[in-house]
Amino acid sequence: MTSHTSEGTVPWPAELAAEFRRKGYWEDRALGSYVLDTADRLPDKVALVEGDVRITYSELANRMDAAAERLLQLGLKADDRIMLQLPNGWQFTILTLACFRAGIIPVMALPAHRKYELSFLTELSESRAIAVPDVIKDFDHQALAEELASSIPSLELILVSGAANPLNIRLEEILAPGTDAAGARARLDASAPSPDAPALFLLSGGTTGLPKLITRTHNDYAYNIKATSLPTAVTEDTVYLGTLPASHNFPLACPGILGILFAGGRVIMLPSPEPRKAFAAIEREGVTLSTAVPAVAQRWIEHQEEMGGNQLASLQVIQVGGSRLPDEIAYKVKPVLGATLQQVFGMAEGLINTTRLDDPEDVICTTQGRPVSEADEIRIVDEAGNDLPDGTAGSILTRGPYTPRGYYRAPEANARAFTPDGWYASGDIVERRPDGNLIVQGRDKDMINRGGEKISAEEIESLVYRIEDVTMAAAIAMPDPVLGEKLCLYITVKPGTEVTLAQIQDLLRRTGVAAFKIPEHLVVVDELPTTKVGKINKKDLRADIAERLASTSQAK
Ligand code: OOB
Repeated sequence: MTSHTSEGTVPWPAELAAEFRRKGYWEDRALGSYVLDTADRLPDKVALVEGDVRITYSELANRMDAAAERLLQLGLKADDRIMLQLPNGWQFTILTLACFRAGIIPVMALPAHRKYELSFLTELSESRAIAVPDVIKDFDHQALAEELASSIPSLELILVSGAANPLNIRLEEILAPGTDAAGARARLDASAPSPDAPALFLLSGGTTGLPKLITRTHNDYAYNIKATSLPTAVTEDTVYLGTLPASHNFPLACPGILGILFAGGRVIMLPSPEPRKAFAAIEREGVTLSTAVPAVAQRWIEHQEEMGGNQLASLQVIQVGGSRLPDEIAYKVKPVLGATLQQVFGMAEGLINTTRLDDPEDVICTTQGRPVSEADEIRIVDEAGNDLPDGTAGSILTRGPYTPRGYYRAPEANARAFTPDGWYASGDIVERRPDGNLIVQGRDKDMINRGGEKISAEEIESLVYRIEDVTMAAAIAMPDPVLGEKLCLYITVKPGTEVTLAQIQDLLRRTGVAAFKIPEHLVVVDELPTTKVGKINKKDLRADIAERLASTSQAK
């Protein structure tokens, strides 16, 4: 088979690709085909549940294929991109699968994204279509999509879930069952996308500047899903509750929604992890597996401690990741929630580490696990790039069959984040124990991890510099008891001027920045500390904010 090289993406070296095939990591199948297998095996089993909507595997397969053909009839073709900004619901899942079948590449935007992020991502991906809900929590997503389409030439089609305006396309009509399931399947099989072609674009957590697109191929993503399904013991009997935004790699494919659908389990989708609704769904559906960020796990623990009761009786495993789970909270998971904790240290760029379900308690509660695949390579290095012995913390580098070799159309970012021989530097500071388990000690990337949502400091700083009176700006992480971290901004201003937090928040809101990225705390100082080479010393700023917070909490 010839290796597919899509413009703007960085392929794995041919020899390695051949090895991944030989070893069976890459199966040379398009992602949509796995769901068809399940549908053949378990046609009448319920695959997908959202509220009162219950969709069986045969209906899922039928709708997926019918939708894929309707997307093609709209004029979209393989390798075209579609911006996907939908809340957790059946529409998200079927549209994603339909894109996989047709070879159309979904760009996995978050429901929280606004004009600033969506316009940037639409332009970078040259998306021809966008799929949005009508209105959520008073925000008119349809109006924003129309605004984007009027200014971005590539964007021709607007698909709307719910009440679509007359000129837009009703998503529910695209996703309706078809009348010729066998015909659609044969036609789509005949034009199936190359397994080495991009299947989807995930968004990077924002190491520097604007978000980057991560190309995940059918081959690599299918393996990501299979490799993460093993340590989580996914079977046909798995009932999965997905409450985190489904466009994140973790709930989508680690093993997530796709892993459960590949295995023939049942997926329950909820748009929010709010404990009362989540617990009711767990009880009603007999949920066995769910995924949380630490802030959500903590909320669930507090809710259970407050309410007591037996609603979580069916829950066997809860995966927690996205940011560092404090050991104290980890130790509470099993006693309070009654489920086995699985820590997950992963990234949209590839590498996934997990604790194993039968690991000893200290491994489960104090480490972030080890790679899911024997083919994942890891190095822990010092600043000069020298390998460090186990037990010494350093920067983690990784390569493997589901860790791509570069971002999409981003040679400069690639030069920084990837070594010439293809190692990805995630910017995490990690210690490897002699038993192979990793402990995330911190990071050396300029990012704020707000309850699992990543914010690039540079991106926010560059926006704050639009305020004329701001002379210097530094976005840093400040500790938060609930979210782990929040964004705190340090600035200096022109003499005699004043800049307030409200003013900055207002500017960012008007710019259309996602709410989770808006600074929550402002410190105005006369001067920012600098390092020997003249860069802003963020380490000092982090120490400074910690001290300020400690003294205000003491004063209370
Ligand atoms: C997941 O993916 P991203 O791409 O949103 O963020 C990746 C970054 C990592 O580089 C690390 O800085 C942080 O998030 N992170 C953790 C962590 N899991 C992720 N830091 C400490 N402890 C953990 N357990 O966040 C992601 C993707 C797939 C599965 C799980 C998480």
